[in-house]
Amino acid sequence: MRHIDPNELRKDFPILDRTVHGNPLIYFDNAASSQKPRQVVEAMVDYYYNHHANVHRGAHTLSVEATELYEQARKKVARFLNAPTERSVVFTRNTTEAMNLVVHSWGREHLRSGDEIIVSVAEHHANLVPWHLQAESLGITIKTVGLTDQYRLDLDGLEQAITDRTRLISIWHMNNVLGAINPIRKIADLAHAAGALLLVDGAQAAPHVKVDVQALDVDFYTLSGHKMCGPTGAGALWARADVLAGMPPFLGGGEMIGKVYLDHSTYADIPFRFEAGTPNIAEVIGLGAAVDYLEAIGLEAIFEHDQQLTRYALEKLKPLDGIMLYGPEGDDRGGIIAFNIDGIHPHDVASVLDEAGIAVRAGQHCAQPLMRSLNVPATARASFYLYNTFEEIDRFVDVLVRTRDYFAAHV
Ligand code: 7TS
Repeated sequence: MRHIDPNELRKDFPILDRTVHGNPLIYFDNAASSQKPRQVVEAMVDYYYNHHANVHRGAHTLSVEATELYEQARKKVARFLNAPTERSVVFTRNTTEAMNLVVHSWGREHLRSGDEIIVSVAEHHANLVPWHLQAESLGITIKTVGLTDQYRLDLDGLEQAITDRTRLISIWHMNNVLGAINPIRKIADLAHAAGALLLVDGAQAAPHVKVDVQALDVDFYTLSGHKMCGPTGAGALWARADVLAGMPPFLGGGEMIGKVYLDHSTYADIPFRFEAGTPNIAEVIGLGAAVDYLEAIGLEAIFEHDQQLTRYALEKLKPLDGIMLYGPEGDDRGGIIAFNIDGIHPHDVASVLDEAGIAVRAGQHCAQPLMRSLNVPATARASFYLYNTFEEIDRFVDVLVRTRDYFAAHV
């Protein structure tokens, strides 16, 4: 495995050269959205400058070229996930849209009154609210599984929650607050043994760990391009081809049809049945370029770098009085560190860090039930990626300590 040299990679990301409030930018908000390398931006610019037309339509040269670029991106995403066929890669705007697609299409087709689906207390709202929108009309029960005291999914609790009415387990791969990584293959085995399917929210995992949908034996996998060096506006749902083929369209319009009459329509085959209207062509091409970029570095190397940074940061943070950390011990976790400083609101922590040029997120991280279960109103969160360095962590910890001490002395 090649190791990452973040200082080399940083040259691909012009934004990392800028300053914020007179300090060099330290970008630790990667779990919200990553920065974009030149290669991705240039792929989109090249498309607009040289190839733009609508896809899957005209016989003219530009339309053929645009379609080829768009469909190449589908092949790249399929390769990225080790999917058996690109036919089961559906482009969406983001993970949220991909999750909604499963809930509204698969859910409405296959869930009946009295059926149960299982989620955890630590879901992003994108894996809760779509279910809330449908639960009442479908008459389904949403069961929830908690966490262990080690901030990991309670697998015993999950096993106990499964019944003969369980139709789907819908769960995160990497948690966006805790950094914990779920044993997806084990959960897939549990789901399948009960005759249920597994939907995995891969928004945080796909950018950082090698995902193999066949080895993981999942039924659905979702991702957001903007968290993995791609542009906003392009994400994907992968689903097992036989499952996807049995799903009705979610949005209707151009591009997703077979024949249209005045009173009814027939629908296109997968994946086009789920891509109504003109798609985000440039963004999808940018996502394809992001996949190329990440694969050239290697997902194993990226994860190793995340882990090294995380281990380093935790070693420095753990001994500090007055700094609370929320996340599991050990290496089997991503580069996401949620924390609080005793007596200081996380928004104030984030503001002080911003003054020092350090970007972190503060708030509830679209995970209100998790915040309640942790018994905290909110947290600050630092999240790392391939261009982050140990020196940036030194500076971050330094500013945190000074912030803690300043507030202790003055407030
Ligand atoms: N699922 C998880 C686990 C996420 O972390 C996010 C985004 C989403 C779904 C939704 O992704 P989107 O691209 O559709 O918005 N999480 C975050 C975050 O933690 N901070 O900002 C966005």
